[in-house]
Amino acid sequence: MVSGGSRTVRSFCRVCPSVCGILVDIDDDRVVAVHGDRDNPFSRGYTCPKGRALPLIHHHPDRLERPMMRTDGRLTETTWDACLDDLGATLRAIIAEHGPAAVAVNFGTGIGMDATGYRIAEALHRAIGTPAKFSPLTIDGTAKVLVAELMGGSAGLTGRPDYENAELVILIGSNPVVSHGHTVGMPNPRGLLRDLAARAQLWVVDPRRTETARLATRHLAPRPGTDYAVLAYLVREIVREGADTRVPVQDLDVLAAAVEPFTRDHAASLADVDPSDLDDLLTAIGRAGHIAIDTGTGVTMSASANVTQWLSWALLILTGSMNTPGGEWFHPGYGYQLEMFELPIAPPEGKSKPGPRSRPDTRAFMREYPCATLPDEIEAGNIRALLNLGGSLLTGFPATDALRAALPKLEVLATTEILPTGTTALSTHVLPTKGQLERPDVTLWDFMSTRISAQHTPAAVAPIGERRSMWWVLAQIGARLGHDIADTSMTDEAMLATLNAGGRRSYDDLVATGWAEAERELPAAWMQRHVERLGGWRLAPQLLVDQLHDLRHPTGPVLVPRRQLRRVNAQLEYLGEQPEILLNPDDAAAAGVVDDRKLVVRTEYGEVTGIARLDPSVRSGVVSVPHAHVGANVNLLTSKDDLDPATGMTRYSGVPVSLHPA
Ligand SMILES: Nc1nc2c(c(=O)[nH]1)N[C@H]1C(S)=C(S)[C@@H](COP(=O)(O)OP(=O)(O)OC[C@H]3O[C@@H](n4cnc5c(=O)[nH]c(N)nc54)[C@H](O)[C@@H]3O)O[C@H]1N2
Ligand SMILES: Nc1nc2c(c(=O)[nH]1)N[C@H]1C(S)=C(S)[C@@H](COP(=O)(O)OP(=O)(O)OC[C@H]3O[C@@H](n4cnc5c(=O)[nH]c(N)nc54)[C@H](O)[C@@H]3O)O[C@H]1N2
Ligand code: SF4
Ligand SMILES: [Mo]
Repeated sequence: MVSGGSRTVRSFCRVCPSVCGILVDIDDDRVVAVHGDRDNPFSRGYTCPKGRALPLIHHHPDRLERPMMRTDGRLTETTWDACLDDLGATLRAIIAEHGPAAVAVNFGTGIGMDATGYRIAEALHRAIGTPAKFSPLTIDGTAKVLVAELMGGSAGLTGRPDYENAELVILIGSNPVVSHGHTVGMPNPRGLLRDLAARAQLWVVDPRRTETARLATRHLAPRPGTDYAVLAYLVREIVREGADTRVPVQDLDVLAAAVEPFTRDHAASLADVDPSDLDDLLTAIGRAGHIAIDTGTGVTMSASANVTQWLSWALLILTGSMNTPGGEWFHPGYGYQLEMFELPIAPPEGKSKPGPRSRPDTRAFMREYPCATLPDEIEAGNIRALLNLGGSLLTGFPATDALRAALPKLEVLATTEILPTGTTALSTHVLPTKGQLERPDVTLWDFMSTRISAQHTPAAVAPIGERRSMWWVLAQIGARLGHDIADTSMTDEAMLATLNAGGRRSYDDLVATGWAEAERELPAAWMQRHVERLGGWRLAPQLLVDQLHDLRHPTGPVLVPRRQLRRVNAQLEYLGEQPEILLNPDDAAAAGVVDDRKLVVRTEYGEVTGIARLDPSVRSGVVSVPHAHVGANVNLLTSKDDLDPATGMTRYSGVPVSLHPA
């Protein structure tokens, strides 16, 4: 890293997984501006307000600069040695008395874009040997991973639309114009979707006429949580017409029986859509032949998440759209290169394990405890220490009241952060780690990229205050527990190089150019081989058939989740997005709620006060509450007990609510 003087550093934004190429203008130690890098082959100069806010994040007046430790009930600044020694000694004592399972690790969103930090966190987690792992998986969405495992035999199959060749794309419960994608990053979503809609069909399925729906060729607004009924009807008709049989499948008869009740009229009535919309969609599918579907949190957060994801895959499989140009393609990973080995095949019933001791009603999915079980595990004394790596627990996890009561009972709550939050305020140890401009990095989640690609960035500026690298902090904790995890005398760049050495692709080339891309093969031979080894796509996993039978729908208004453009979850609250609650004017009138005035949203679990925004483009019966506001915290409305029985995913969409003027 060069320092001093005016300079521009080429980097990539790690605020969200779209990882746009950026140019960072620096004057001495001051980050002056961030703008889009037109030479970046993936984002071609695009940035959004969040990426351009990086100077503000870096120079935030409240930024954490020195470690803090709780002594006599108060958090006070201390030295790294004192903080880490105290933390290490307390953790050691807890492990000696209660075993390693008493220590939990949360891999929050704030560590998700720190490649070295994340890898060393995994190593520390392994070394401690605790089953108590948490991450946004069970508060964001487990359905995609579950369905990939049950139907495709591997959780590693990440499908996404082949936008370049698609003739019909259906987006269900995702608003990429705001979110820039759910599990697939999408730089310049407006540009991409506008181009698509100009030459192909784009159907958006969302109970709101979203920013994305406004770009679509068609918008369908079913009742929340009933998307599966639309899909079940489509699958039923395609099976009856004679599905594409060139692709090997299993259990077509079981699937056919499961969707048989979903006639046009039954599906339209469940979803409360015009039956002619279903005819049009079916005709559009017939005309396009191959189709592409992407789902988002509107699907993965609802009670019907798994069933909806299942039927979307069934539709893709039966139209011959999997692993096909214009349909869905599967990312092999740039670093992992799934095409180089045989994916292990999961049993048809999946691989989940029993959940934590205090919650025998839950499952540990992908070796993670459901986030919703954290309060009970603390109250039961099973979890006594929590290493919270870049997580805003009080806004992200469900049942805020229960969690707020439980967290102070931890003997250790150690949080790595860049800014103070409600969670750092409850922590026993606050560990200030380097922000994204202060560290070199590579793209960690290359599976989330629209291309088979990777990027590298140097550190743009020197760290502020006493901030240390996440990996260094975690390796220091490991050393105090007797684990040799990483050589803490190494530089960040050397550690990054070490962790990325030994791959089949050249790390040195990546560093030299800043980005690299591998060619995409479609259809991909590795996918064909995989599906053959599987014995054909599993069309009707029993677990999903059972869930379909058990689905019930609330009748009154329900809560649905929403992202906002100028924030990411709890981050960037200082860009000024307000906790506006969107609702249909008829629902507002019935409840006596007035536009731009405060309203109270109540569930059986709690209540939240926000600002009412009456919006006719929200369908009646839908209350859209943005998430992760401290003042109007939607997780006061959610439950630690209302979970998906198969995976422990919290239900964040479709929760019954009542409305009241404040
Ligand atoms: N009711 C409801 N609840 C939800 C959702 C919803 O829609 N409705 N959405 C869910 C979803 S999808 C998710 S992903 C979770 C997100 O919940 P969390 O995983 O808790 O994520 P964030 O709120 O983004 O908090 C990330 C924290 O990391 C910090 N941070 C940022 N950069 C860095 C860094 O470089 N290093 C370190 N150490 N820290 C950093 C930020 O300051 C911030 O406090 O919330 C979930 N909760
Ligand atoms: N600007 C910004 N970008 C973000 C984030 C952010 O907070 N702000 N968060 C990031 C994170 S962590 C994630 S997980 C992704 C999420 O990315 P997305 O999944 O695209 O999230 P949203 O933009 O909230 O879009 C979800 C849509 O689902 C709709 N919906 C709700 N319930 C239902 C339903 O039952 N059926 C259907 N069909 N639709 C429904 C909502 O109205 C909403 O428009 O975004 C990421 N990007
Ligand atoms: S879309 Fe995501 S990666 Fe791109 S500038 Fe915005 S926050 Fe950064
Ligand atoms: Mo998320």
